[in-house]
Amino acid sequence: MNISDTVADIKCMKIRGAGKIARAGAEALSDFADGYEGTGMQTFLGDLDEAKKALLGSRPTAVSLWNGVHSTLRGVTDAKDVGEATALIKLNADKFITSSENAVRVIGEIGAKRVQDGDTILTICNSSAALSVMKTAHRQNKHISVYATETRPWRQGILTARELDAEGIETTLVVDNAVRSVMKKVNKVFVGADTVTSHGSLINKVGTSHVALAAHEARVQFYVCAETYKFSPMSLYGDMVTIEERDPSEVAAPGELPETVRIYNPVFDSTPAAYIDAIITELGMMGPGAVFGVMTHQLGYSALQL
Ligand code: RUB
Repeated sequence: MNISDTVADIKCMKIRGAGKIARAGAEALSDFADGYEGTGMQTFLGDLDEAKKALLGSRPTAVSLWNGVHSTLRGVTDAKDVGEATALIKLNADKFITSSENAVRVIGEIGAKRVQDGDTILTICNSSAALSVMKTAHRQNKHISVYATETRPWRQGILTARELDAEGIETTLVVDNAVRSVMKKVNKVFVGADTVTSHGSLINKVGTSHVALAAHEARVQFYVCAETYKFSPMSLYGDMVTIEERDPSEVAAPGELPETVRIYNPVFDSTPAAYIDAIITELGMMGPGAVFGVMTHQLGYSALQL
């Protein structure tokens, strides 16, 4: 798909979820390079930079998009001509897409080991990585039932409930305000991630931090399912994660409220490391305190790259 259509689809949430937007960004850059008609390397790099900026501007919170785009463009400025740069971009994009899909599968395998027959699980929003755990456990013939939170205002919980039901998993949709009430019946929480910071906090769909608090209070295990391309190199430098605010019309229809009433619509929130039992990644399960080490030792990120 071309850059502007991809950007538009990400902005309007036709393409959504941190993993999917990252793969869409990689694919759009690959298609852009593939269809490029010019031959001048400088012009190509300039156009590529515009494309990159447009993609990165489409949604600000999930670092997966940043990582997907940067993985795809790795080494491009060293290419000798447009042909070589294009081949590299296509190869990088394919590698990123394949490894990110594989990561979701591996997270499912690892996470499913923490699921026991008879477990009742709660999840929020619609996360491919968290769903991979539930689907894998179900395919291993573990009988599980899942509470999916509605996830206002976009109601991604409807997608989750449909997806779980299609797998044959016993599913109950609850409104977001029912989380604390149902937590008594839940053994485990699995959620996805838009970003994980170097100090182990989680940025995910708004309401995730309430779920974590309720789980903590009820002594229910709270697991984050996060591919390592959700780890934020910028957080090593001390950068704060930008929490996306979306249009007020997503919360209340135009005209529904007096004009004097303001609407604040943040769509992600931050869950401190203290409420996270483990982060399940494709590299294995780890405590939130291990994220810094994985970022610096295994992923090769360094604050010195500033
Ligand atoms: C989606 C959301 C998901 C994460 C992880 O928010 O918060 O939990 O993106 O998803 P939105 P995945 O609907 O606003 O994009 O595991 O699929 O990457």
